[in-house]
Amino acid sequence: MRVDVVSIFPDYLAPLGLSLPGRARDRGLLDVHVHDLRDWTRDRHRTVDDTPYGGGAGMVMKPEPWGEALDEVLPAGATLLVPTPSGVPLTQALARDLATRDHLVIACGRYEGIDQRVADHYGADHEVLEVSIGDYVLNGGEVAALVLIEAVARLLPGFMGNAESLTEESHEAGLLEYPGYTKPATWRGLDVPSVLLSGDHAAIAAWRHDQSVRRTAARRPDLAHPSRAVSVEGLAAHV
Ligand code: 6GU
Repeated sequence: MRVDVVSIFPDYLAPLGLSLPGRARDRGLLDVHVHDLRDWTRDRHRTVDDTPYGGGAGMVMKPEPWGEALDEVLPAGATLLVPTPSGVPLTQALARDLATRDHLVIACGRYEGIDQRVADHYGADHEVLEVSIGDYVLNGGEVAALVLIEAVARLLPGFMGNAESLTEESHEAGLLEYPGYTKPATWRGLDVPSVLLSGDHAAIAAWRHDQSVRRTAARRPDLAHPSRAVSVEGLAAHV
């Protein structure tokens, strides 16, 4: 998979050379390129934003630099991702879907976002997804781009050694993962649940499933209603 990231703060993307995405790159699974949006400005001040039509607070990113950049960086067949708190939620299902793509281009906006015509224009002949990583507000899309890339990179075919470690973890079964324990069997007066020491694999599996269900009900009751989630197929209609 190739990933191109366009940002006015390319230094924010430096962690892409480290750890998990770096491992995917070392294995030849991931090829990441970071670009500075200002390289596609034409004025002396390298302007990327302006005041919003209709008034209001903050600045909106101008469409022209994005058009110049994406005409060059977004080829036919590539998927354009635009991180924004008003996007569709990033879920494990969406990460899995994105992991099947050959080429992702991530357009990181700052301020109050990118002029909507950029997504609308490229949406005519590309798949364009405006994606949110959660219900809180960040200053820009760069950290969200790191999250997206890490969530996708670890799902690339050939990345993980142990396929089970993927399918058993949180969100892969619509449930949160059960708690984990390792040696020693007693630590500061706290014992590992005895079933895990029993050697009874069916009882262990049943206990773990029960823990997952309880955790999910307590921490994420919304996950008990997956029918409310936006389907990947339905996303195109939102652009
Ligand atoms: Cl993708 N971008 C920004 N700026 N804030 C966010 C977000 C994205 N997801 C949640 N908050």
